[in-house]
Amino acid sequence: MSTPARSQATFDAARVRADFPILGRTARGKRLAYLDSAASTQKPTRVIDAINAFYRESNANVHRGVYELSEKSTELYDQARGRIARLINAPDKRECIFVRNTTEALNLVANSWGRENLSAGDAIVLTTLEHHSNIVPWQLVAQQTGAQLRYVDIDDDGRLRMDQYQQILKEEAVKVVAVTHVSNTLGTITPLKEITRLAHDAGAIVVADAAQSVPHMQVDVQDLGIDFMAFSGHKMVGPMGIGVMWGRRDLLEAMPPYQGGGSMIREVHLDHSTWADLPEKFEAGTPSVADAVGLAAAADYLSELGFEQIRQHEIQLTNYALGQLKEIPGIRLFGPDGEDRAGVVSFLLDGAHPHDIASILDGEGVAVRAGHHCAQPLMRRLDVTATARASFYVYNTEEDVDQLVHSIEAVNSIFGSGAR
Ligand code: C6P
Repeated sequence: MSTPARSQATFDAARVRADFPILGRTARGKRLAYLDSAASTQKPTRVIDAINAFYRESNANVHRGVYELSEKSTELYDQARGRIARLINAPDKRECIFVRNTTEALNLVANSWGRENLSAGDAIVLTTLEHHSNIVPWQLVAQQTGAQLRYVDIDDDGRLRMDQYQQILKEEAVKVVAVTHVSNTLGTITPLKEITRLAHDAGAIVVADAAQSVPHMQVDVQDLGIDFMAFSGHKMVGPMGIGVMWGRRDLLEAMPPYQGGGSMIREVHLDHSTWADLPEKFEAGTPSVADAVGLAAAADYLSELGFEQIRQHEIQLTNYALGQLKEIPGIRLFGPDGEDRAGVVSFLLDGAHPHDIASILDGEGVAVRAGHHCAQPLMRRLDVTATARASFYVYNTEEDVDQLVHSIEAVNSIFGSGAR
């Protein structure tokens, strides 16, 4: 098949790539084409240096000391929170709670808000697009409270069935809608603002799983109108082990703590305790200060690249990939075609298991993920057990896509429709 002419890129991904030291290494002796950023992104020198500098120059526990280092560490932690609030346009930085990752953020909301506000007869609305992190915590809270789970299905292109959603809102006592902003498997960008408007009209709150959106597009919590949002640092060029749960202040203030321990209390007596103000009420124990500092550096890095440019770069790269992949005999591509698709391409090849595809691609230096992508209900809905998935980010170039396409053609000639 012919390779389309390279498009005029306004975004210099090759220069961005040079900011990521790990991308200078080889994999299996080949040029590394890292196409698994939906799982976790690589880190730029700027983030690595920020973490390094924290441990070299400012490391101490926060809030507990009156000495210079502890003051410095506390100041950096607080600044990082402010930086994250600006990133998502949160009205108040105290609404940004540092957690370990998206999973912990969603567990926090389900456990704290859910146990306080849900009871038998209430409905929790989820979608078949959800990652397990936005299903299992709600199943657990449903078991504890007697609330029911209702799922909004997708159409054959992988878009949410908004007609079904509206029907559920009309028929059930919906208290909470927990929905992904971008599907990690299909790349579908859900109409979150519209979902929220409809939920609020029905008297429900909205919890957004933004693990795959905050890293890739400008996400403004006030513009979306949502009530809670979860995302992970490691998917946005930040460190592993830190994420954010943002929530509306009035809701957070009315919620009980999620975990008990140091830092989250005002007073502790033998038989009861009282709670600290936000955000400390939800941050029990010693926080991951260096990771918060690294996350703030990541937010600065992405903001300087520009979210509009990042999004345009990913659209252009995804279209470039889809244009070539569509031509491969025996390939099945998943997900919607159009503006409501992020830089995620799940695919299958006739006659080849996704794990075989991924391991042959690995031999060519191409890193993709194969499996159920922590979305087993979605796999069942698609009537597959697994897919192979390539996902794109700021440092990916058309050269990465070409390497992917040529490697898939090689797989196809061994296993699939391309076999002679
Ligand atoms: N998806 C993927 O390869 P954590 O692991 O807590 O940082 O993120 C969980 C999570 C929640 N929601 C969505 C939409 C996600 O994509 C993920 C993580 C990775 O697709 C690992 S399974």
